[in-house]
Amino acid sequence: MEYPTIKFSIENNVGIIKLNRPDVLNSFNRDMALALQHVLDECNHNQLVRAILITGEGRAFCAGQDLAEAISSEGPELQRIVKEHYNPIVLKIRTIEKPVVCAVNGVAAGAGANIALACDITLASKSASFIQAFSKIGLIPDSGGTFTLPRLVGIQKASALMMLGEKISASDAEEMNMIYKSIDDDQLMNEAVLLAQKLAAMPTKAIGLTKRALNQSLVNNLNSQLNLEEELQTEAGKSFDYNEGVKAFLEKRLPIFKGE
Ligand code: T3D
Repeated sequence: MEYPTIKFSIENNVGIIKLNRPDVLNSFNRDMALALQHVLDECNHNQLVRAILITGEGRAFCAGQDLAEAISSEGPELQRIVKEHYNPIVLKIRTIEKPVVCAVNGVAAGAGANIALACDITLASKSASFIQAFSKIGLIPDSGGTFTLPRLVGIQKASALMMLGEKISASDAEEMNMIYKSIDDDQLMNEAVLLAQKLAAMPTKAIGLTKRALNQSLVNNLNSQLNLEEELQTEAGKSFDYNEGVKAFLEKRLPIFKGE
């Protein structure tokens, strides 16, 4: 299916998703929010896809909500924007049991910043920046930001970033553990694609179960988490890829994982 606001392709088992409204810095209107949900669903269900890469077209990653649509009397009201656009996007990114890489290729503001932070591994170009822009327009951070950011950087830094709404460089974001890595601009896409392809060739089932365990670790106590590890390890141990990984090790050859 073709979407005017999203570019989507599958290459080497990677679902590559490009936000595509560059004239407005890839800010989200309803069309783009729903299209992103559709392609995430496709990535979830299509067995050819074993890793996902999200990035932006043009000079920005995403400037958050399209503010023209937000105040238009014909646009969706604010509650629907959060409930029908951003909440499902973040839940899909967090619950698809495949790795989601984000390549932040420029400014990531508002919902754009928090969607980037919801991904499993977030890379950013050195010239990219992150802005919790909400306070500047009288809103609270959404798209899971109040859940994710304090867990990444601690409550003090999250409070300052969210209350002040200041622009943070990619290097500072890396320094404070907000993202995995900042990368020279001309290398970002190359490295992001290589990383996603590497993940796509790994044991997808085990990586998906790892993601489930990491999600649960945010709410579980140690006892519950140990029980969950026991359950998920048992499941991983029944996979084709576990058998293949161990056989390949013993036979001193590279494993060929199927993602099953
Ligand atoms: O209803 C709700 O709002 C609920 C949902 C909330 C979720 C949210 O995401 S709230 C936060 C919304 N986002 C923002 O507040 C950020 C707004 N944008 C900016 O502050 C700046 O554009 C940036 C700091 C991101 C980048 O600045 P700069 O100087 O590099 O670019 P620019 O000149 O401001 O923007 C370029 C164009 O994109 C410009 O259009 P023009 O003048 O060329 O025709 C600008 O209007 C447009 N643009 C940028 N961001 C948005 C936008 N248009 C609509 N909505 C935007 N968010």
